Amino acid sequence: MQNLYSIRMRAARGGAHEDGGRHISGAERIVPKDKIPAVLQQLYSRAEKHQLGRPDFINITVESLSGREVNRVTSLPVYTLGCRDYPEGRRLAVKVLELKGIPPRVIEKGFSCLLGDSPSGTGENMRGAILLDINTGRRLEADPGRGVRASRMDYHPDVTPDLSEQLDEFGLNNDHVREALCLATKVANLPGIVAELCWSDDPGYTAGYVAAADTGYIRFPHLKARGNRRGGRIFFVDPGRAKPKDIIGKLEQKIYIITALGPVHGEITLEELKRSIRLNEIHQRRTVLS
Ligand code: WAQ
Ligand code: MG
Repeated sequence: MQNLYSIRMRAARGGAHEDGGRHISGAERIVPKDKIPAVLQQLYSRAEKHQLGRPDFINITVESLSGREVNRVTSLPVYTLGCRDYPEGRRLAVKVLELKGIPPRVIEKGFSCLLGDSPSGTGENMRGAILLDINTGRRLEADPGRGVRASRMDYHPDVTPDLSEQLDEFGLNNDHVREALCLATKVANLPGIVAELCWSDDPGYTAGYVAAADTGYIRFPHLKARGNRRGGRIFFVDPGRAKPKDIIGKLEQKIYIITALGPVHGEITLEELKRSIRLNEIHQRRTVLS
C-alpha cells in the first residue's frame, strides 16, 4: 500500500474544545496522498453543515502514517433487531449486553451515564466515549468531559462500493451507519473490549447499536426519542484482559483498515440473533479445530 495519511476533523461552537466550546461534530479518514485535498474539502463541508449548528472552531489535522503498522480487518456482520419505540429498543439492547456476560448493574450504570444529566459534567455531549469497567462499574477515562476517542480507522476504497450496495438493500446506506460500523469494527477487535453501546447525538437520528467481536454490529432502530440531542458511547472493558492504559492507547493509535466485508442482514428477532450467534460460535470452534 502507498504511504497513507490520517485526516481528522473536529468542530465546536463557543470556542475550541479545549477552551470549553460545545462539541458539534468529528470525522476522520485514512487516505493516500493524492486524495488529501478532496477529503479536506469533504470534512470541512461536513463540519460546516451539521444538524447541531454552525461551528466557530474547526480543527483539521493531516498526519503521515509512514512506517506505522496497518491492521487489516473484516467489518462486523450487521443485524437489525426490530423495535417499535425506544423503550423496547433499550430493553433489547440490555438483553444483548447481558449475552456478553456484562453484569446487569453495570449495564444499568452504562445507560444512566448516557441518560443522566450529563456524562461530561458540563451539560453537553462528550466528544469521546465513556470507558466502563465491567467488574466494578467504574469509569476509567482520565478526562470525563472529553472521554476516549477511537481514531485511525477507515474502509479500504476497494470495499466501499460493495458496502454501499449491501447497505442500500436495507435502506441503511448513510454516513451514520457506514462510520459507526467502521468505528465499532476497530473497537471490537481490541483486546479487553467486551462490548460497545452507542446512539447518535443528532436529534433526527434515533437508531443505535450494541457491538462486540463475536456478536456483530446489532442495530436498534430506536434507542432514543426523536428530537433528543443527547447521544454517546460506552466501551465496556475488562481490565482483567488488558490494562486500561493499553486499551486507551490502542483505541487512539492503532491503525485499522477494513479490507473485507462481513454480511449485512435484514431485520431479525432476538431469538434469531441468539441462534445465529450460536452457529457462529460452532463455526469458529470448527475452524479452530480443523
Ligand atoms: N470515539 C469515541 N466516541 C465517539 C467518537 C469516537 N471516534 N465519535 C463520537 N463519539 C461519541 C460522542 O460522545 C458522540 O456524542 C457520540 O459518540 C455519538 O456520535 O446503525 O452517529 O457520531 O443506524 O453522533 C449509530 C447508529 C450512529 C447507526 C452513531 O454517532 C446505525 C452516531 P455520533
Ligand atoms: Mg453526531
